[in-house]
Amino acid sequence: MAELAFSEAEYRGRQSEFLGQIPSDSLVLIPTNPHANRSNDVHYPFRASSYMLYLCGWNEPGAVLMSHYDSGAWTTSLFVQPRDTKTEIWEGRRVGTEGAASGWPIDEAHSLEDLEKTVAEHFEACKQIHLIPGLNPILDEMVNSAVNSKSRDSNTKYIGPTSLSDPSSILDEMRVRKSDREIQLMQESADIASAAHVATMRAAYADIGEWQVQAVIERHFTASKSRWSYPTIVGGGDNATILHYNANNAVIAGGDLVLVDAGSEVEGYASDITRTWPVNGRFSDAQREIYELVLRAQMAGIEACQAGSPWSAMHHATSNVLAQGLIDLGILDYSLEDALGEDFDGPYRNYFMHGTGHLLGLDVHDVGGGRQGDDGPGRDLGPGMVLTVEPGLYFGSWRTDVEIPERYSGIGVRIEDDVLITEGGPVVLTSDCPKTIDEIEALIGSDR
Ligand SMILES: [Mn+2]
Repeated sequence: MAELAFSEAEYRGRQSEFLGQIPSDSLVLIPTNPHANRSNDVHYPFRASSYMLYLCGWNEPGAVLMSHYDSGAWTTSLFVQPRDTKTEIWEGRRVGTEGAASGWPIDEAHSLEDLEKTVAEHFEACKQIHLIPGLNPILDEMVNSAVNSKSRDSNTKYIGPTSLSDPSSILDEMRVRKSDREIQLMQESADIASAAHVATMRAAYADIGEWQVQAVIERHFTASKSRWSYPTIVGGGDNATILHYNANNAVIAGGDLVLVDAGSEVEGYASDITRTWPVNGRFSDAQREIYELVLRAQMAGIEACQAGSPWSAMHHATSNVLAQGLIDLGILDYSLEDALGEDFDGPYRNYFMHGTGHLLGLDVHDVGGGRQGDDGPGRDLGPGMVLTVEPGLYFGSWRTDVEIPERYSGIGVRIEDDVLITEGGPVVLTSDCPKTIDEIEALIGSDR
């Protein structure tokens, strides 16, 4: 076996758990992501599809995983870019079909040059096609025309596929609960991201550029042989009140807070951390009031991460603390009941506009569930699930939709950790990243 992130047994176990839920008259086709174009002949760095990584760890562009059932057993084949010295001189070395056959957890390896011919042959022997659509246009086209064409054979001899479905929901369900090895990789990713956030605090000073904070984060990711799992957000002052801000091009004035939302990726597994702190090393009284409130809400949210609890428990826990705190600070003039609203949609949502968290894994907003705060019941929490807990409060001075209290104008605070659900209670994977005011104030600027 090649050096893959998981043992052959773990990949094989995933394949059989997945295929065990697919009817045996099916052909399964799982393409990887396309290699996205950036400009002219330059591509973005390639990132394999999470399903491909999950099922066999294959990390080169263009590949298709195919499973078919024959003589009482499933056979899983991988179609890969063939060896080609002239192309490899320019684009890099390829594993090739022989390498794939001997080093990856599959039964057969084929060249992508044979994809269409081989898939077409397998159409005849199957009734159903399970394809993850939208990734490989050639496969999408082939499968659609095979299922839709009313050929003589399909009408008279009942040969060929008659239905098409997307198997990703089966895989999504499996990906929700992480194995020991997955948790180990997520802990590594969390450790890298924690250290990166600490490095930004150490390197900070008044009037530092948002891009310079970003550089400290991403320098640490690269130096750790990692990369970001989503574009780094660095928002100083009012920019912290824009939830998906990523221009990262403003100077952060001494006296302002900076919100840094950044996570790394290890073997495809994401971490996702947010910290908010004053670049000059001292929280003002107003900043401290908001920060302590968000921190109390976040701790309550983490405490609510208990196996067996409903999905909404964390969101309700953070919402209760935030709403009561907004009343206590005089920002909301309501009873707690009215501030929360009938369905956690009351006026406290003017300042806390997003969900409390999301599942985390091979995708940073991982499959298998919505955000807390979305409509619908969601799933109960169970051991092996990893999710974020990330309440925030935002008082953008630029907002015209609500009244922004003068004292807190321009303050945005979010605190986000990654939490593993266990039978023994929540385990914070990102606990190496400091978040109390005393810890943070002691760190800021300490490298200078
Ligand atoms: Mn997040």
